Amino acid sequence: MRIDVVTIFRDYLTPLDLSLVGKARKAGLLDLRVHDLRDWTSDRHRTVDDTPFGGGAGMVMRPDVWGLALDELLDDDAHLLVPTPSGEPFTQRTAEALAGEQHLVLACGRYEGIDARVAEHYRSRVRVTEYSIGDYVLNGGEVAALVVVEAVARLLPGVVGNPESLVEESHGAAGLLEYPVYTKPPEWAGLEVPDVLLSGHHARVARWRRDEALARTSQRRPDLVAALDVAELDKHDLAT
Ligand code: 6GU
Repeated sequence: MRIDVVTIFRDYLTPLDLSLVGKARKAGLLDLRVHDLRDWTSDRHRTVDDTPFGGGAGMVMRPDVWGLALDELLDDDAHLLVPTPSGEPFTQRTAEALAGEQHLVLACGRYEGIDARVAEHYRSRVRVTEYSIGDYVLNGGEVAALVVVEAVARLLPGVVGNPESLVEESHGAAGLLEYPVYTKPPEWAGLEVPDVLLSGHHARVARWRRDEALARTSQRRPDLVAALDVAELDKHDLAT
């Protein structure tokens, strides 16, 4: 997969050299390039923003600079992603869909955002999705781009060593939060690991985990329980 990230703060994306994503890049599983939007400016001050029409606080990113950058980076297979707090929710389902694509281009806005004509213009050429990573406000799209790249990259074939670890995790196929996990020592700070996990009884362990996942999800995320796909849950039940 190819991913291009355009930003005025390339340094914000340096964590993508590390850990799993860094390894995926070195292994050639992910061709990730981070670009400085200012490389497409031509004035002495390398200007990328201006005051908003209609007035108000803050600055808006100019469409002409973004246009030069995106004309160069977008090909017919590309999907343009624009992180914005006013976008549609980015979820594990979004990450799964994006992991099947050829080419993602992430346009990181700063200030009050990017002139709305940019998304409108490119919609006639490629798929464009404006997405939000949650109901809070960040200073720009860079952290949201990190989130998307990491969530997508770990789903690419060969990136996560043991693909089984993708199956049971929170927000996995069952739509539940993950059950609590334990390791050695069996007693710590007066707290014991639940007996069932030491029992060696695989069916009982599986049932306990499913029950814990459901209890946790009901308590912390009643919205997820309401959205549960009953058929999907039953499939997981049969698997245990
Ligand atoms: Cl995608 N961008 C910004 N700037 N703030 C956000 C966000 C994105 N998602 C939640 N807050």
